[in-house]
Formats: sequence, structure tokens, C-alpha cells
Amino acid sequence: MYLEKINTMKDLKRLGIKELEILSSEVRDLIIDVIAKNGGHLASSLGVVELTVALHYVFNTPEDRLIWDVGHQCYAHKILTGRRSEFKNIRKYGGISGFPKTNESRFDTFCVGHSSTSLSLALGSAVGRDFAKKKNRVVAIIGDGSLTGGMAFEALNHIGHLKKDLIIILNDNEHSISKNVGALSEYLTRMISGTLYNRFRSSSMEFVKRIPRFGESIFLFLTRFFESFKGMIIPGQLFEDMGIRYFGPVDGHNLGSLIDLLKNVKEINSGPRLIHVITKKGKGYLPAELNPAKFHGIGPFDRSTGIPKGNSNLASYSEIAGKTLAHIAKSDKRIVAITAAMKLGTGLYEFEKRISGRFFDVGIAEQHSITFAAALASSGMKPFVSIYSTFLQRAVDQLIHDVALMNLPVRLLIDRSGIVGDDGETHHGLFDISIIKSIPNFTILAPMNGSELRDMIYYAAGHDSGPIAIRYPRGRVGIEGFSVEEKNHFVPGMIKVMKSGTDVAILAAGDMVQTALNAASILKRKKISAAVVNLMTLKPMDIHGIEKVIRRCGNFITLENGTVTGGIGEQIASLISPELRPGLLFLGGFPDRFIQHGDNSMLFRIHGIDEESITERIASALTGGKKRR
Ligand SMILES: Cc1ncc(C[n+]2csc(CCOP(=O)(O)OP(=O)(O)O)c2C)c(N)n1
Repeated sequence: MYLEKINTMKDLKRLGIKELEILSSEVRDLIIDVIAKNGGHLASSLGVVELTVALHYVFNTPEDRLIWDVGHQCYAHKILTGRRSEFKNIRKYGGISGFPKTNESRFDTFCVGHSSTSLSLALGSAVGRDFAKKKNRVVAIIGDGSLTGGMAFEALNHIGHLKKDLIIILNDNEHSISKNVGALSEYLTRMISGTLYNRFRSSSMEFVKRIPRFGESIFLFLTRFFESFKGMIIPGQLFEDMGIRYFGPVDGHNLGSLIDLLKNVKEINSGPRLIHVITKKGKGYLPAELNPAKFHGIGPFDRSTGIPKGNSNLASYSEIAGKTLAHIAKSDKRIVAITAAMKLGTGLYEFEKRISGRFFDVGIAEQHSITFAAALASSGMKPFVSIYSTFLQRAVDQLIHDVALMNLPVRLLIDRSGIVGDDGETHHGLFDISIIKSIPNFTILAPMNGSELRDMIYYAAGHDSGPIAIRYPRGRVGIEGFSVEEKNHFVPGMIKVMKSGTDVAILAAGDMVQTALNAASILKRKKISAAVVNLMTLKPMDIHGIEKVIRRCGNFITLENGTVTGGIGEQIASLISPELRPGLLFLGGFPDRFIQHGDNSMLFRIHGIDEESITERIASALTGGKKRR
């Protein structure tokens, strides 16, 4: 075992190529073993094992700064940089994070989890280094998927202009989560075939030069001929034209050539350089190689078969959203579905399969997805943008400036709202309520379960008078044999009293309604009568209905799977009649700080908003003298 002996970078640098190859397979084995138990971003991490080994081998990390884009591929990096023994607890509460974290290690240069930031971070680091008159290298590692993000283009534009000494590693596996899409991806593919063309060109040129008498003139003719195609097929021309020197493509699993090229490019020592590395997503684990999208981010699975554990027949919110939308769109020809590289996660694969002409995967381009949808809405279409809450953060100005200002009927299906568990800080969807609530013209809905989600999507499809957002959490929703047919026609702007009570009202949003109902049952055993309100429409709010319930109970709490600051609870407290405000026992939600990774049920408990904690908090507030009638 070489891996056990790698405790510092010096240990790594002592190895030869053959030993590094064995080390890589040991790292790969550990990754597969742990991720089969814990779940995680397997395929991306397996694809960059040799690249990670080579980077730490050639560069002087952590002084030289490795900047990972997204950071989901950092498992080998973590294993090699002092976290081998903690790796078994990756993504577990209290264990190491699945993404780079600056407070975990000096080798993690930035906290990341969202895509397309590495080039800006690299350029900023290079400029900062030069101001500080330091000599360290800066290396950004960006995937072909992440390169489709707008920020990456903005940074490339600036990098080509400033011409700072930095290295970009383009990790090209032709995949984003699913197969990569877009003109850039096609360009990269042409570039790889361009290499074959280059090889063909040099061998034919050598051949014609040797032809007696005519050789020289044919050579000149061919040179001009090939030059006229140069822009189209010479690898890297796009980057070269932007002032970024291009090297490659190189096989990202051949440690010998990779290390040689990295060393050579490192020695050049000036200006921006890009190395095009070709890797295979899922490399070394056959199920992941065969189905890289499924193994991009996966829960625990059986290592020997690749079959996920704990598979359930219950539908997920995403599946319900995707299937319902595809069903409605079959008869409503104005509906279009848009995703920013998340068709699997958001459940839109069904839509793509059935109505491909009205399905758009725009790449990792959340800002563009919203503005694109705005224009579709203004052209009479009914755009639905399916997007994770956390990634929607990228497009706040687009929501305000391109959608709400013109009151355009863009429909947002905000998936993964609230905490998301093991992915942690960068991925929790805790801010969407507080952000969108403050944007004029928006309607915000929150279903308590899958049936409500389906009925709300039907409502949104017919809602042509302004932007509307439906927020729902990650996970399965307890419906077996789910039907896509509308059941209860949804009417917005009204609360639903799920259970009446006399001592305390629990005003809950979305998935927290079930928690509230469970808490009410426990409270009943303690002889406390709790009313439970399903808020349903978070904006505009049914303040009159809410006040009526509070009046009956005297006391109330609010519950939301989002931040308390700027959340629904604060809103209710500020909008209700002042004489009702003293009845507020507490605002239930997440505090004003970043919430770490871990199992959702654990996170709810720690923050006092699982059913037991709510019960205890209410009981102690009521018996602690706060009771008000
Ligand atoms: C802003 C943003 N949108 C979407 C995602 C979800 N996401 C995580 S990785 C990924 C694909 C990245 O593709 P690539 O950079 O090629 O890396 P690979 O996984 O193929 O190695 C996506 C879409 C994200 N992390 N950030």
C-alpha cells in the first residue's frame, strides 16, 4: 500500500510513475468503498484521480493554489491532503464536507459548491499574488460542463486581457451531469478530432516533401490549404485567439504524459495557459463508466452491483413535478420546460423524452435560463423553469429586472428548497423565500405534499397574469401510485386550516405542515390543543385568515424550512394586527448562519424544528407563563 505512506506532499513526490499508478488505483478504491456507503459525487471524482495525483506531484501545494470548480470532484484531493482517515465520514454530520472547505485544510483554497467560479478565483488569486510580490502558481481546474457557465466566459475575457501568469486545466469528459450540451461542447469535441487532423496533416506534409521535383510546390499549396481551415479545426484556436496559450489534448489517465505536460507548461512561467485534459467520467468503476449521469451524485449503493440501496416506490417531489408538467404540456402547446443542466435532478427527463421540441437544457446558465424564459413569456409561451433553490440564487437580478418588472408570467419550479442534507452549506436552499418575497409581482406557493404540488402546477399553467414560484423540498413525498391528473383545483391566497385548536396556532409552510401536524398530535397528549395552518400561498398572504386563527388560540408559532431572517414568520409578525403580536411564542426556521451538512432529520432537530423540539418549545413557553388568552 502506497496510500498509507502518503502523509505529506514530500511522500508523494518521492514516488516514480509506476508507483503513482498504483497509488491512483488505491485512491480510487477508497473512494468507491466510502461513497458506496455514504453516497456522494462519485463519477466526477473517479474521473480526476490521476489528474489530482499529477497536480500535487508537479506543483508545490498548498503554496501553489489549486482551485477546483464546483469542488464535487475533490475526493482524491482530500485523501491526498491529510484527510485520508477522515474520508470515511465524508458528508456525515460532524465529518468532512463533500466540497472544498477552507476551514478544513490549507489545501482547500476556497469554499465552493456552485459552478463556474474557478476562473474568476484564479485570476483574482494571480492578481493578488502579484500585488503581494509572491511567486506561487495558480491553477484552476474546470470541467467542460462548468465552462458553459456565464461566469467562466466573463473570467476568460478578463484573463485574456490581463495576461497574468496562471494555468487553467480544462477537464473534458464530455459530460456536465448528463451529456454536455451547447455550441462550446461541440467545439471541444471538434477540437479533439482536430488533433487527429493535425497528426494527419504532419504525416502528409512529410510525405509530399519527399516527392521529387513537385514536392516543394505541393507542400506550399497544402500549407495554404490547411491554413484556410485553421480557425475551424486547429485545437485551441478559440483560446489562443483570446490570448490564452493552449496545450493538449492530453490523456488524463496517463500519468506519464500528464506529468510531463504539466511540468513543461509550469516552466513557461508567464501568461495564461490552458491544458486540455481528456478524462473519462466514472473511470475505474464500470457501473459509473457506463452510466456517469446516475453516478454523478448518488446515494448509498451496493459496490458489487452498483444498485442503489433503499430504493423506494414512493415518488419524489421532482418526479411529480416533471411528470405533471409533461402531462399538462401534452395538451397545452404553449408550455415549454427549461433547465440549467439539471434535467435529471429536477425530473424533467420525462418532459424531454415526450416533448423534446419544447424542452431546453441551456447548460449551467441559470441567469440565462430566467431571461430566456422572460422573453418566451413575452412571446406568448408558458415557460416553466425547473431549478434548484440554491442555483436560482445566481439569477436574482434576472428575476427582478427581466421578469418581475414587466410582470411576465414566468413559472418557477423551485426544487430542493430548504435544507438538502449531505451536500451542506453551498447547496441548502434556505434563501429563496426571503429573496423572492421582496420582489414585487411575484406569487409564491408552497405545497405540503405531492398532491398539492401537482395541483399547484395545474394552477400555474393557467396563471397568465404574472410570475409565480412554487417551492418544494428535496425528497420523497409518500405517494405510491401517484397520478398526474388534477385532483383539487387550487385556489391561491387562502390558508387551509388542517386542524383546529384553542391553545396555540402552528402556522406552517410547505413540508413543515406535516411536522406541525405530528407536533400537534404529541401536544394533544400533553393536553395542549394546537391548531395547524397550512399557509399554502406565501405571497400574497392571507393575513385575514391567519389573524382569525391566532385570535382563536391567542398564542402562535411559525414554521418554515428556510431562514427565519426575512422569512415567512417575520412577515406574518409584521403584518398582523399589533394586538396579536404578543401571542408569538417563537419563529421556527433556520438561524442567520450557514447550516452545515448532515442528515436532514438531524439538522431539523439541532435547530429545534423537528416535531419533538417544537412540542417541547411550545409546552415550555405555555407553561412558563407566556400563555395568553
Ligand atoms: C451554479 C450551479 N449550477 C448547477 C450546479 C450543479 N452541478 C454540479 S456539477 C455539475 C456538472 C459539472 O460538469 P463538469 O464541470 O463538466 O464536471 P464533471 O462533473 O463532468 O466532472 C452541475 C450542473 C452547480 N453546482 N452550480
